[in-house]
Amino acid sequence: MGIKHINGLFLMAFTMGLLLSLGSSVRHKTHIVGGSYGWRIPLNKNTTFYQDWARTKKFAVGDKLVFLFTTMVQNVVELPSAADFGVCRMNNVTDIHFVGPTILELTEAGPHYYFCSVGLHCEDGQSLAIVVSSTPHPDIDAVLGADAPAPVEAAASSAATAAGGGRAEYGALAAAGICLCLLHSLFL
Ligand SMILES: [Cu+2]
Repeated sequence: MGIKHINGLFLMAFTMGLLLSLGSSVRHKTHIVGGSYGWRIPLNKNTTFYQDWARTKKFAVGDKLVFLFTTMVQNVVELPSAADFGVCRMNNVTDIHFVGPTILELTEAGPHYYFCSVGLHCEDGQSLAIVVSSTPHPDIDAVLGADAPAPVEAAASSAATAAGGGRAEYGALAAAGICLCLLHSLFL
């Protein structure tokens, strides 16, 4: 009886967590860099490919960038400034991500620079510069879909957050179950 009661409480917490994570993530978008093309040398070494993609998006703090690529074939280098960006130089690097897909949360407003340091990929157009706004996406944009891909991306973000939240809550549920079993075997 006691176990049932506690499980009920956790189920309630789980549901509330799910609702909260859905509600709070509506304003954040998940952007798949390059869309369905992903993160690799642009077709015909088109050096404006990723900038053309970025031009159609609005990036805000809290959004996520998804770099879809095969581990070992591509990577993602983050640069702190524009200084080395145009020349694909690794002099001053913020971070390098080797495992695909790489998902980066945009935590700071301002310009962000990325490129792939494999071979001559960067020289062949695999680089991206974006400007992240500190202003969140308006709710109306996510709900009504002012631009076509927005609701899909917002929904994907919500689903991802919800799934993540769910997993955490489920872990707590499992941990609580183990604790109860231990208590039971010790005292009963
Ligand atoms: Cu590459």
